[in-house]
Amino acid sequence: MSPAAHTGEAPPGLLQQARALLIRTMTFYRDDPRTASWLRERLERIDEPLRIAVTGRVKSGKSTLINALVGADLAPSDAEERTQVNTVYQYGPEPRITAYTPHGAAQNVPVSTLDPGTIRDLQRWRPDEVARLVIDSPSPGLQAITLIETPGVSSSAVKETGRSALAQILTEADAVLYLTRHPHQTDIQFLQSAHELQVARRAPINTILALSRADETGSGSSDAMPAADKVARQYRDEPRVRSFAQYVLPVAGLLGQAAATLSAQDVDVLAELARLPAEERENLLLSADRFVNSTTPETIPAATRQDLLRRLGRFGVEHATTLIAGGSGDLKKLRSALLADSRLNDLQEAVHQQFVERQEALRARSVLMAVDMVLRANPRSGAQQLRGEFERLLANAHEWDELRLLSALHSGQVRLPGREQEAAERLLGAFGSQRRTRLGLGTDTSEAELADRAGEALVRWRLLATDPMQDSVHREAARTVLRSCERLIAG
Ligand SMILES: Nc1nc2c(ncn2[C@@H]2O[C@H](COP(=O)(O)OP(=O)(O)OP(=O)(O)O)[C@@H](O)[C@H]2O)c(=O)[nH]1
Ligand SMILES: [Mg+2]
Repeated sequence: MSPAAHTGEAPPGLLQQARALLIRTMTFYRDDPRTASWLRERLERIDEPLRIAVTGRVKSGKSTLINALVGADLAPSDAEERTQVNTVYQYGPEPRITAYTPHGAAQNVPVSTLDPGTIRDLQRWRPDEVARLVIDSPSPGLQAITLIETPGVSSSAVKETGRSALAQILTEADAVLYLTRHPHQTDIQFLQSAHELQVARRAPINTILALSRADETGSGSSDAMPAADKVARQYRDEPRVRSFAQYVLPVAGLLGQAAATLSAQDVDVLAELARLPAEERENLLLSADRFVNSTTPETIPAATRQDLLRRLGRFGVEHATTLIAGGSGDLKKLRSALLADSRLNDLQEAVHQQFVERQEALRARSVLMAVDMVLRANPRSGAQQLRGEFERLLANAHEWDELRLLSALHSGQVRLPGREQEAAERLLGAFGSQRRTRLGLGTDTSEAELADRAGEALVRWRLLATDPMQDSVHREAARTVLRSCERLIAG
C-alpha cells in the first residue's frame, strides 16, 4: 500500500510529479546557466496557456486559421509569400514583438499596434537570421491557448534548416493541429516521424488533423462542405491516419474569419449580386477570374470584387448571395451562416475536448520530454536517479495508457467486440475527459447517479478484464478501461 493510501491523502497527480522531477533536474544543472534557464522556462510554461503547434502543408491555411481561432487579424496570410519562421502568438497585456536569432538572442521590435504587415516584414528575414518571432497580443482568444505557426512541412524554409527546427517546435508544443488540404504521403510521414521520439512512443502527442480550406473541396461550390465531411469520414476510418491523429475534421478558416469581419457594406455589395438572375449569378461565379474581370453588375468595381473574394472565397460569396436571394440575408444571419459553414465551432470544440481538457497529461508529457532532452544532451554523474524517475513516470502513468489504448482502438490494432468498442472509447476520454462525458451522462445528472453508473461500468469492465474467453490483448485493454473506471469512482 502506498504512503498516500495510509494517510488518506490523494496521491500527487501526474503533472505534479512531472513538475517535481523538473525541479529536481534543475538542481543538477545549477552550474550550467544555459540549461538551467532553459529548464526554468519550461517550469514557468506549466502555468502558462497550453501551447498548440499549428503546422502542416505550405499554403494549407495555417495563418488564416490562427486568425479565425484568435478572432483577430494578426497572422499574415498570402497567396504567394510563405511563412518562413516559427511564429508564436501568445497573450500579453500590451502588443509586443520579440525576434530571436538561431542562437537565442532576443531583440525587441518596437510596435504600438499589431498588424499582419509588420509581422510579414519580419517573417521575410532568413531563417538563419531570425529563428523565431514571438507576438504578444492582448486578444482574449489567446488567454487559454498559445498558437505556434511553423513553416509549412516540406517548405523551402524547412528544407534549408533541415527538419530539426520543425522537430524542435513539436517538442515544445503540448499538442498539434495539423493542416492539410488532402492527406498525402508527406503528411503521414511527418506525423509518423513526430511520433518516433521516445516519449511520443509511450505518450502519443495529441494531434488533430484538419482538412483545411474545406470550402474548396471538389468544385468549391455549394456541395463543398458535405464533400469535405465525406473525405474527413474516410480518413477517420483510415488506420494509419487514426493512429497519429485522434480527430479528423474539415475546416474553412477563411469563412470563420469572414464571419467575424463581414460588414454592412459587404452585405450591400452581396445584395447587388443577389439581384442578378440566378443563372447569371452562377455563371459569374464559375471562376475567380471571371468574377473579378466581369462588369456585371457595373456598380461593383474590380477592387471590391477582389477584396470580397480574398475575404470570403468563391464559396463564401456564392453562399452569401444565395442566402440573400432567398430572403434570409441580413448581416446577423449571414455571419452565422458563414460561421456554420466554416466548422470553426467544431474545431474549437475538438481543441477543447482533446487538448484543453487533457492539459494536465499534455503538460506532463512536455515536461518529461524536456527532462529527457536535457539528460540526453548533457548527461551528469548522479543523474541516474533522475533518469530512473523519468522512466518510472513514463512507464506508469495511466494517462499514457489511456492515450495509447485510444490510438490502438482507433487504428484497429485492438478491436473490442460490438458495443464495447465505443463504450471503451468513451470511458477512456475520446469524447471528452470530464466524468459525465466519460460516463455518457448529461450535465444535469446527480452525483449519486454518476457514482452508480461508474460502479456499473467498473463491474462490467472487471468481468471483461478477467474473462478467460478473451485473449490477453483484450484483457489487457479491459484492464486499462477498468483503471479509468476506478478513477471515475474516486472522482
Ligand atoms: N477558400 C479558402 N481559402 C483559404 C482558406 N484558408 C486560407 N485560404 C487562402 O489560402 C491562401 C494561403 O493561406 P494562409 O493562411 O496564408 O496559409 P498558410 O498555411 O499560413 O501559408 P504559409 O504559411 O505560407 O505556408 C490565402 O490566399 C488564403 O486566403 C479557406 O479556409 N478557404
Ligand atoms: Mg502562414
